[in-house]
Formats: sequence, structure tokens, C-alpha cells
Amino acid sequence: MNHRKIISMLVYLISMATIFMPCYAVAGFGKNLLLNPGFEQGTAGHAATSGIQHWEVVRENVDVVGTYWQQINGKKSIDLAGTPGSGAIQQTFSTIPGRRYEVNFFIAGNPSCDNPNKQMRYSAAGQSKGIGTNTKGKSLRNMGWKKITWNFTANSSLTTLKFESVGPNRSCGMALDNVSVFLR
Ligand SMILES: [Ca+2]
Repeated sequence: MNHRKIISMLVYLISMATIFMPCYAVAGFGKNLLLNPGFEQGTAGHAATSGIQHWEVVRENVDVVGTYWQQINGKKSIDLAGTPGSGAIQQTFSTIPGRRYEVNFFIAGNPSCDNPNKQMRYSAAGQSKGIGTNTKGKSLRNMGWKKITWNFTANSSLTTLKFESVGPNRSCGMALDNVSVFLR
């Protein structure tokens, strides 16, 4: 291989690297930005105001539910209505202002008590959405977990994703598990 060929090959390799590298150099690409996304770290228990690793309980309390109901992923999930309480939890992570992020999570409703209509609101970067589910026909062994997808645009280098119980329920509320945030 002569010098010219080596140089043209190097130019080609560098230009390819320049084309593809930005996709991978951006922080968080292809990786869930949340820690303890399925609430597995920490102990199951009622009226939790702390102890759910990497998550902060920011209003009243939530329940960390174990074998009590059918899980969608792992061994624990959250009841946003605590014992008793209208709970809210959040986690903060690094983001790139102006970029879109995809949020995925699973919801169900605690069918044991309270109004069968379970409601919550979720928010990030000043954008928010309300959601409801109904526990009619559901049971603790047939929770009817469903996946929710949402997108937000970051407006800061740090973003807080928050889930809060909404409505009158203070003991049996929205069940939440398996949360992920991906850079789009
Ligand atoms: Ca879980």
C-alpha cells in the first residue's frame, strides 16, 4: 500500500468516525438514565418517606409493595397512595437542553380499596400529563399492568421526573413500576 492510499484510507476512516461518533458521544444515548428504575433497591413496606434508593418521596408517603400484588417486573413496585397519603416521588438525572427524551413506565391500580378510578400526574422539564386507570374487573393477582410512553424536551442540564398521586384516594392508588428515560 503506497502513501497516497494510506492517507486516503485514513481520511475515509476519520470522516466515517466524525459522521457516526456524535450519536454515541452524547451523554445517555441508549441507556436508561434512571437508577433503581424498578424500585427493587430498598425494602418493601408501607408509608415510605425514604429508603427507596435514588428516589425521593416529596409529598406525604408511598407504599413499596412486594408480594401483596402481582408484579410486572421484579419483586417490588410502588403504590402512590400511601398509608394513608397522597404520595409523590421523583428522581433527577442529567439531560441535554433542547433534546427529546422518551419516558416509559408501567401502571395499574390498587384494587383493594378507595375509588376504583386511580389517577396520577407525571411531569418533567415543565411539561406534565395526567393519567387514570380503573380497577373494575381487576384483582391483586390480575393487576392489568399496562405500559405508558411519554416524551418531553429537556430545558436544563438536570431534569426531575416526578410521579404524583391525584384525586381523593389516600390508601389504594396508582401502581407504578419499571420506569425508564432514554435520549431520543
Ligand atoms: Ca419492580
